[in-house]
Amino acid sequence: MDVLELKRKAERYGQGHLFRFFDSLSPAGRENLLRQVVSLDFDMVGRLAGEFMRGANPAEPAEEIEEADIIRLPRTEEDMQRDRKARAVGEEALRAGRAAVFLVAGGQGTRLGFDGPKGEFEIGPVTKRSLFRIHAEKIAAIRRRYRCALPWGIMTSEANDARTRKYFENNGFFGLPADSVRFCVQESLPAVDFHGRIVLDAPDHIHMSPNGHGGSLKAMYASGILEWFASLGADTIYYFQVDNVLLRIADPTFIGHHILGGADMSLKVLAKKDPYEKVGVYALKGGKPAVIEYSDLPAKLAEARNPDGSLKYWAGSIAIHLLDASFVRRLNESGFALPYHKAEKAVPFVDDTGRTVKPREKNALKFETFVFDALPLARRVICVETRRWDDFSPVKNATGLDSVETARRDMIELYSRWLEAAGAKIPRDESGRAINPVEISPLISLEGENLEPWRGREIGPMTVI
Ligand code: UD2
Repeated sequence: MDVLELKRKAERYGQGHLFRFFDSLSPAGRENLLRQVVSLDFDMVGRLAGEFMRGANPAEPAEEIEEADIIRLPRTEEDMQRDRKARAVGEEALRAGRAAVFLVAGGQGTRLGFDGPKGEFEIGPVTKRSLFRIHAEKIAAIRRRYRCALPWGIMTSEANDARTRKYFENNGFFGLPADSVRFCVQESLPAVDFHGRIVLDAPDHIHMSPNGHGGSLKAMYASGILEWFASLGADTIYYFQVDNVLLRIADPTFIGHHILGGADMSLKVLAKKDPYEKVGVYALKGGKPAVIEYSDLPAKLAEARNPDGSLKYWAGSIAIHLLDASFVRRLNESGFALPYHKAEKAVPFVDDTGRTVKPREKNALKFETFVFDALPLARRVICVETRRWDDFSPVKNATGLDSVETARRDMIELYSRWLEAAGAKIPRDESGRAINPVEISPLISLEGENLEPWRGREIGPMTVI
């Protein structure tokens, strides 16, 4: 590594400040910094910072959008038949080993106030099962039900990779064969300040952050996970986020619609609670299927209503996708690039004396790609409406909306509904809410089955099934 050459290169790109503490660093510190500088793509960082400072945003405000085709929840007997057929096709695909699952877990639990991979957060309302354990047990149950391999790819980030792997090892992969799980690490990008200068968060360290969940489409390919799926005969990849406690992993009806529709990429949506719920909206943009992130949707579109008062753009994306393996391969082999979105964040930086400062105000830009920006690149997209109460309850915040509290309550409600349907008695308060916390292991019941032994019994506090 020629230090002088690197320094000059950094200076040429207006990033000479990266070396301002270099002479006083220890040999190890110098090596740390140089290792990071060597791997920087100065061209790209300069271009992104320049674009944003000029006010351009690749996610142009969606002035013109139209409603897209969506397979709605079944209302008629015909719809139910349609869904039964899709489920049969999905179950056949599962039995044939055509499904794989891919989890994006590169984020940190910052908003939750949790210091570590979000998947370690203990969310179970009674047992305190972690998010990772809940997902793993669902996968184990599906493997058993359909006698399939259901290989599981997990994307981590530099910040949480080692700890995530260790967590799986320490927990014996939650009963799954260790060779049915593979990890990959997403790429990172440097944060830049509002003048386009890359941020040092220590004299010998550049502040890097994961490149967004869109990075999964590359990481899945570059790490060999896609090839591994293919070697097991899996061509239909169920993509999901770590924070949704209710999601129906590898939902056969969804898989069936995706296969019957011949889709490259599919998504699940639900009716937004209100115009400003923090979920992207599925619609046609420039005639192509797209998810428009909530922060990019102008108020007049978010609030637009049909004559009956319902929201015109009602379809909120809950970040559940199916990807055809050939689509992911094609994207990578044709050198695709997803657009970068910018986020203003409070990022630690070093002051002139070399001390790290943690600002309260936003001081820097981070760049991220979003997986749903692959939708317009797909030849065919299928979108399926789902029910909130059995598919979506994300753990984003410590309290309030989409929080630990709401997720636990939603889990208790779902399990209580299942038990009631099986003939158990659920004590409820005046507002109709189940009073007693109850938790059902995915290994016992995935969608309300196997609960007959509870018929006629009253569910007491802190019941574990
Ligand atoms: C996401 C969607 C939103 C809605 C919502 C549902 C975006 C931009 N918005 O909102 O439309 O569907 O989810 O819950 O996606 N992750 C990585 N690497 C990264 C960044 C994120 O793996 O670099 C993972 C992260 O671990 C988590 C998921 O992606 O599992 C979602 O990230 P988020 O919580 O930041 O997304 P959010 O709440 O902005």
